[in-house]
Amino acid sequence: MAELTNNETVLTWLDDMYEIVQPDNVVWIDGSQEQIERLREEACSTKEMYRLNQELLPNGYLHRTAVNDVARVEHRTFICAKTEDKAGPTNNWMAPDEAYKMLYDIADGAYKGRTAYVIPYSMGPIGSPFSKIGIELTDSIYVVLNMCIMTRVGTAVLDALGDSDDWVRCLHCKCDIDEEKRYICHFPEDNAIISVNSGYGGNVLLGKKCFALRIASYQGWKESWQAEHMLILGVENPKGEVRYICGAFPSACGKTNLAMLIPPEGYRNKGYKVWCVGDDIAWIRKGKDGRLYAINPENGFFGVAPGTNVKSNYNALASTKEGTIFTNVVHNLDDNTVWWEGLDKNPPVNGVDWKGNPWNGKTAETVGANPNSRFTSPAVNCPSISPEFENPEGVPISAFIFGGRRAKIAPLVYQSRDWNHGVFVGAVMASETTAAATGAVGVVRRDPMAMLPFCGYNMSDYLQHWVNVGKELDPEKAPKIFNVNWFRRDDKGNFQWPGFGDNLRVLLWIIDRCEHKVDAEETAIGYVPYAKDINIEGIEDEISIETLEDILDVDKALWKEEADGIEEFFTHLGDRMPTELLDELNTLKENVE
Ligand code: GTP
Ligand code: SPV
Ligand code: MN
Repeated sequence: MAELTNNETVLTWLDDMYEIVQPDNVVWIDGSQEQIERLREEACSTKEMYRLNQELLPNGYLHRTAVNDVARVEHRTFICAKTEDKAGPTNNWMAPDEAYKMLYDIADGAYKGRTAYVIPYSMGPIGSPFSKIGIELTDSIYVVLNMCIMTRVGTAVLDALGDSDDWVRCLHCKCDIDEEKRYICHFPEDNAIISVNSGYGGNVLLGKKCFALRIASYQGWKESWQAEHMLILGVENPKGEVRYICGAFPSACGKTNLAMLIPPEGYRNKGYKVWCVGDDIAWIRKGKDGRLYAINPENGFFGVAPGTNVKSNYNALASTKEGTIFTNVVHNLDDNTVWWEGLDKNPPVNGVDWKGNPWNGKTAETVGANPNSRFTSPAVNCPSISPEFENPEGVPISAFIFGGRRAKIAPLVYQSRDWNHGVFVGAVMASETTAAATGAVGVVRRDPMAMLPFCGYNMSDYLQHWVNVGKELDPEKAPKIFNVNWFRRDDKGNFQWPGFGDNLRVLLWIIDRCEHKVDAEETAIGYVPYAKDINIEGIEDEISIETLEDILDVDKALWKEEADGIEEFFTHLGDRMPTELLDELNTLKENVE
């Protein structure tokens, strides 16, 4: 097949890769509907994918990954920078030469008897000053079809690239899906990514976590911008004014849900709206007016399926109604649709579970859908997609919010005293682990800015970059920084805050704080709302004023223990930690004495 570009740097790299992986054929992905349709048919003919009920789920497909390959593998993810200290104590490191050798050995002949697909893709609207280009070489049609949803793909991308060398080299080989030989390796200094022996989203859709966070965070550090694990949403008030907020929560901690929030009825009637700009990744830079602006570099959602339903996330569910690939959910053979835990109370009796075994939802003793099963759906499907979604200049940010799952300790919401304190609040974030990565679930771990698994360089340098961004901003124009916790539990283990749509009540307090419209109580950890300022009208049967006061409480004894944990973590991060953050830690320690 004819090449779609004359770019020498691209053609040379491809030739080098072909020599290693030895494909039978090469197919360039041009982004056309006809080609996508042909690939869908081919994937169905080999049972790599299943075509779902085309009336109920037009252009909907189901895919199952290997049973040993259902989540990101953080212990097999490497930053291959020249020296170990460039990767830092929170990343796995391998010397680049050693890594290339090992990976090319594994990739040797990996495409024999197979087709190589060349995917030119843009992260960000093609031609936007924020955007960056990647080329992924893969032997998986599933990867191609997912990339066609998650990114902007095809000939237009190569036209925008021209003969530039500024693009990320991404090699993916499925190989034998051998866990022992699975490696997700990043070479920030070479603009390169190599992923072998996996077929699971976060490990193989290389535009997503690998490029848009690990490589891009490094690029942002070098080029004075930021790549963050953040949703972007706009809150529109009844006057039609929209305020944009970016939020960083660890994997499976509520970004997609918050990004697609539907206001409670009382607020809808008054004219409040929430717009979704992005649900997972934000690229951020300073605009001409001195404010920070963000774009969502992605073009689709790779969302957690379990728990998604009409009530918890109507917009996410609506996004899956067309052109969606479902991965590792239950196949309902009666009507050829899909199901997952928490979708509705009507599981299929004639189903196939995520492992491919017959599954009867009425009698089954195991879950039907993998806890990290996902849907890949086009962003344009989302009923609340922001009119600014394609804006090449991005949207101006009023606030950053950090948050995680904390059963105790972190109050529902609090505001940092200033930028550096806000960076500290993000840096000391901690959360109970989820099924989004392999390993134990429910263990508290520190996860600065929700970037622990995604920072492509030394975490101390990353935190210093955050401090430095603040130095360049006029404090009046800098986003205000907050922490939220939707996951406080009572002694019986029940969530105390209703969450989901009602989280708007907290966002409105945040916006009022940004606009100096509401007072707050200064506590040891920052500004906390007075309970009367969080509106619980209409949900009094779900949360009493006493419970609200309880989840706004700052328990100094617990925070004293927390400060010890933070100190230990900062020591672990090494001797390059920004002095500004060490000063903040000292302030916290004094405040909780
Ligand atoms: P990644 O795609 O892995 O980055 O995850 P995410 O941060 O987008 O998480 P998502 O929105 O998919 O939410 C994951 C889980 O958190 C789902 O099971 C939700 O039901 C649950 N969740 C989201 N928001 C809330 C909330 O406000 N309260 C409670 N209790 N649970 C929530
Ligand atoms: C996450 O785990 O944070 C995700 C899904 O958004 S993945 O693409 O697997 O990283
Ligand atoms: Mn994520």
